[in-house]
Amino acid sequence: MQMFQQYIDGVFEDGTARFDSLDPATGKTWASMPEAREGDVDRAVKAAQHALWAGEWPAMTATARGKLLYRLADLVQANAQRLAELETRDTGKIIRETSAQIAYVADYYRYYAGLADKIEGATLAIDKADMDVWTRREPVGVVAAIVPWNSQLFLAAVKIGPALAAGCTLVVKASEDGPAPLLEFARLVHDAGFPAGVFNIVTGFGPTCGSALTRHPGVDHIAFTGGPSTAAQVVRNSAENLATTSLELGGKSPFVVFADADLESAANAQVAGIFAATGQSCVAGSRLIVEASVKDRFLQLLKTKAEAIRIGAPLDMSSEVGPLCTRRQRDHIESVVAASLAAGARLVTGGRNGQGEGFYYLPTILDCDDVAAPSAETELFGPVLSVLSFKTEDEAVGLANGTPYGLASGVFTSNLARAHRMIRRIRAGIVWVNTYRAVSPIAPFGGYGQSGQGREGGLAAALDYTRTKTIWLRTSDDPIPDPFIMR
Ligand code: TXE
Repeated sequence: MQMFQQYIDGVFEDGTARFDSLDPATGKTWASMPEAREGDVDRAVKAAQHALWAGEWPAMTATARGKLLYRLADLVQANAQRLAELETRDTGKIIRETSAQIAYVADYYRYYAGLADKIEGATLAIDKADMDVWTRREPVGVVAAIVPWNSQLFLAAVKIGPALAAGCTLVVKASEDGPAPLLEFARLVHDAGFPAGVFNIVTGFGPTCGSALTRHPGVDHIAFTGGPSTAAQVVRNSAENLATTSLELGGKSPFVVFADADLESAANAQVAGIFAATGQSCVAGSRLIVEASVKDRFLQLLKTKAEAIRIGAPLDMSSEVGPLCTRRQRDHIESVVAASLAAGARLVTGGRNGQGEGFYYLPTILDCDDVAAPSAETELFGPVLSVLSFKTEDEAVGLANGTPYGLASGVFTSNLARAHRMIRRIRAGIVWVNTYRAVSPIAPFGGYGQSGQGREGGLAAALDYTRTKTIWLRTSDDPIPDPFIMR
């Protein structure tokens, strides 16, 4: 059995306790993880606080921080295959996807490495003749970065990269489900040469580890990705330390197909949008909203493609869909699909567990037209597509905006003017037109409404890890006049 360790103040160590990690493809234990409790979290936050104010890190130039990040990026790239295998083993995400995604994670670190010395303050044209006034962008402080099980290296990179570029220090909490790749990533941070305490990583359970971290008085900012109810808990906890928060909470993203679209291309994008990562993606296009006149044709295309998907062992390069990460998640999907069928949804394909002991669930399509199916309303985080149809553009917009979420959306049409109208009218942080599931370190990422607040990716994300200090310098040699008048 493989043993993993946590990393606090530059030292690899066991946690207060340990817990087993299951291989989602077999349901059997394959590794032992360190479980951090309140005491470990406290030491990690204190190490991050110390590193923020004392020693090498605060004295380092932004360019030097950038060089460390470049080194980290190179190490991620050089170790991408090994990290990918660990992620695949621990979460069940297919190796085809993890190896491509982790190689790209290196580019996120490169992007933020380059930004480190481009975070600038401003000189203000102040309305007082004897004052020079300028601002400095200083690190926001100690960052608690909390990630869920899906794409942990990726979801952590969009927090770690900008935070380190801005000069912050971090305590990362890996998900208790599938933490192996992120715990292993700590070795690369160590090898890159970041000073002790700048980056700390623990894993453990929400009530004992996550809660201790988000309430800790030494935490200044919480960057969270996960479910909306946990996010609400995190925000409540932040009332104790008054940390700022950024929240990325997934969605129920609409995938709108007009009759004039290239249906073959749209069907491929829809298959990728809902069945890639076995549907465990915050941007999953889980609500197909298709023009009624092409609905049957489009559903037939999707059914054929869904049934041709190669479901298999995640470490097998030919597998296209693997298991869900946990038995809990598979059971949740099973129950929501059952409730949706009971509510009147029509099963187009799938709708049952895969073979064997692993946590497999077949790619599933549910026609939910004219029924109040829970699968069409709540995020499932699994390979289940709910289908709705429309007759007019207004109806399409109404359906697209018909949930409290607003992370991503897709619009498929060959009508340019219509595409622009839809871009304006859809309430979501991302609109993909005639494409889906494209990401880049250069492009901001984040949601409206229940999908969260704050943006990851892009320059603005690095600025979110800073706060402004305003400096007033009096240039006059004359004595200060009347002390009782505010100048
Ligand atoms: O996520 P949680 P879960 C959605 C998806 C999924 C549902 C629940 O619909 O089915 O949420 O998933 C840590 N204080 N998404 O239960 O609980 C936890 O240990 C601080 C959408 O796995 O939100 C883990 O590290 N932290 C999605 C992280 O929060 C706490 C990703 C996320 O776990 C905590 C995941 C607490 N009190 C789920 N309790 C997306 N958008 O990508 C738990 N945690």
